[in-house]
Amino acid sequence: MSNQRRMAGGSIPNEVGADKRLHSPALNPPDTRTQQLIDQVTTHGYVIIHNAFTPEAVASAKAEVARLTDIPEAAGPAGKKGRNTFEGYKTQRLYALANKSRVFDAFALHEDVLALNDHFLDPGYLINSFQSINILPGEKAQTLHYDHGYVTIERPHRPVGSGVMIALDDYTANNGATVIVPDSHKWDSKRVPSAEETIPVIMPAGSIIYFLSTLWHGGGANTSNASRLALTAQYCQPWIRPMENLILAVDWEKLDEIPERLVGMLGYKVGNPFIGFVDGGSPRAAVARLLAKWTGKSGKGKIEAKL
Ligand SMILES: O=C(O)CCC(=O)C(=O)O
Repeated sequence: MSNQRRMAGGSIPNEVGADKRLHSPALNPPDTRTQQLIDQVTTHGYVIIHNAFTPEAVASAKAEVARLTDIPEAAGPAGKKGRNTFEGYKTQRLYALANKSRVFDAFALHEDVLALNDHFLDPGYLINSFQSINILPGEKAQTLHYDHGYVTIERPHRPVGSGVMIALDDYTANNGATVIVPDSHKWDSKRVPSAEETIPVIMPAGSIIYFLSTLWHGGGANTSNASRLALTAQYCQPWIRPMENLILAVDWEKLDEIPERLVGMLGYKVGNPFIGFVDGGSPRAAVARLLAKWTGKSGKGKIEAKL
């Protein structure tokens, strides 16, 4: 152990996890197929996995999205249409899918995706977001972005996350298929793509595009007369969260007694632009709703009742 890593009293770096600072490959070397997927992602920032889900699985997910969209409490605030250009005024989003139905679970757990995550992320990675995105006819192209754009670490850097778009409708050149900028995961922080640098991801329903959270992409314009439904699961490194889970450690009914500034720092203030939201809304409003549901007493939900 070098002097730098040795600290008085023993092997502190190991105890505090400093030895995990650099990516450690999965214990078992990947099989040939997984290695090919890894190589493609390493080089281009993404890989397409065709026909990853059966037509039956796709049909049941589509039916479930349609069912939930028609129930206002399940659909949530962006379930019928987005509230800003990023969500998309002609786009329907169901957030927090893991809370709404068991039909979607398997879509966040595809074995190729987990194998890729095992390579690119540290053990214990988390779901960062799990939602459905239905781009309706007439929607404009979404602003190009990368999913960890809010992580203010100079690019390029090792992945802090990954994501999948799972097509529930065929992705075509004009129905709002996700557009990507190949190789852009390697760009530095200053470089921003133009629309000309994008390509649409054309793939049949049931297919997945897996990409690193540093790859530039966006929802495409839908100039067709049909909607384009997809699920998206995003994953992040296990260390993108506070060490103490204070949202659960501090009893919710005590929140109104605690200084607002501190409540915000416990995780109830949504970070710019939308870090830490709950089903498309504020965590404080969610707590007030859950307290009312379980105890009949409602918290005030005074901080950021709206996003
Ligand atoms: O719907 C899509 O194709 C992409 C959406 C997206 O990238 C996002 O909303 O972050």
